[in-house]
Amino acid sequence: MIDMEQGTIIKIISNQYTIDSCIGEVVAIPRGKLRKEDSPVVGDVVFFEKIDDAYRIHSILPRKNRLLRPAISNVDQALIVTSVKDPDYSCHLLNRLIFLVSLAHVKPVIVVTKMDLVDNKEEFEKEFDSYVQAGYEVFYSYPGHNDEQLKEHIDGKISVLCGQSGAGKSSLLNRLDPEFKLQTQEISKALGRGKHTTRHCQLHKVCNGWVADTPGFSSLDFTRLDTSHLDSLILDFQPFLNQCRFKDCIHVNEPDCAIKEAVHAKKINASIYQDYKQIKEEKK
Ligand SMILES: Nc1nc2c(ncn2[C@@H]2O[C@H](COP(=O)(O)OP(=O)(O)O)[C@@H](O)[C@H]2O)c(=O)[nH]1
Ligand SMILES: [Mg+2]
Ligand SMILES: [Zn+2]
Repeated sequence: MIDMEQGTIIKIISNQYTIDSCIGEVVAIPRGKLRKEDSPVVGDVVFFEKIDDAYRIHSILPRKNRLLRPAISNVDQALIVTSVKDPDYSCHLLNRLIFLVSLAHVKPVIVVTKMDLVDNKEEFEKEFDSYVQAGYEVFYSYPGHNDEQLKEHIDGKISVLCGQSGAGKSSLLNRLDPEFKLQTQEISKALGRGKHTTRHCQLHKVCNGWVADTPGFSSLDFTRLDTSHLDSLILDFQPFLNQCRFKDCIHVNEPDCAIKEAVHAKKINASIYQDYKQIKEEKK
């Protein structure tokens, strides 16, 4: 395509789309056809062109995935921010967030905060090691902790944050990149307090990657989700899939179930199975 530039949409306010590209940040509007058929969302990689001094978004490249709330595409990972204290750690909340993120075809990454506030660190490390053993990535972060590995993990990716209010999401971003605080302060000033929760969605440059400022996965409601393939998305289950007696085993009440046997043999994190089973029972 002649004279087309490529970039990533990093901010949408009303009908103004800010694109990060190799010619810098430009503000564009989508051409009419796009507006009607498939509005661009934050995270979209787009082709755009300059027509009479104005930038127009011509087309959207195929999306890797697409979240609805917040509306973001091409999300590489969800940072599940989990505090061990204030608020207290809940494995069930963590497990449900892992399931929700996985069902959206986004990679879950566990970020444990506030380890500086507890005395029983070894107990928590043992708990989170069981997630590492299953194949989940776990990072620790708190004031004074060396966060270089987590920073590298954010570099070049699009991340969304999730986790309970008070878990330390904002603090984490401020700690990882002091630039983030400046950006959010400017936005609050420009928009007035509280307004940027509604019609505004934005990716922030943090550690050379992009992070959404609107926390995702706030609803833990599975009732309207298709969970039929949840078993294949749970990393703990993966070594034992397709070994049950019944091909369509859902691993709840069936006999000769390889997943249930692995739970009994303590080869699967018991709480992960418990939450999986509960979701399956809620569905009935
Ligand atoms: N000691 C300690 N306090 C933390 C840590 N992370 C966050 N906090 C505090 O926890 C409170 C809530 O943090 P905040 O980032 O606002 O949580 P958010 O609601 O998830 O954005 C604030 O008072 C933070 O200073 C941590 O790792 N250690
Ligand atoms: Mg916050
Ligand atoms: Zn089974």
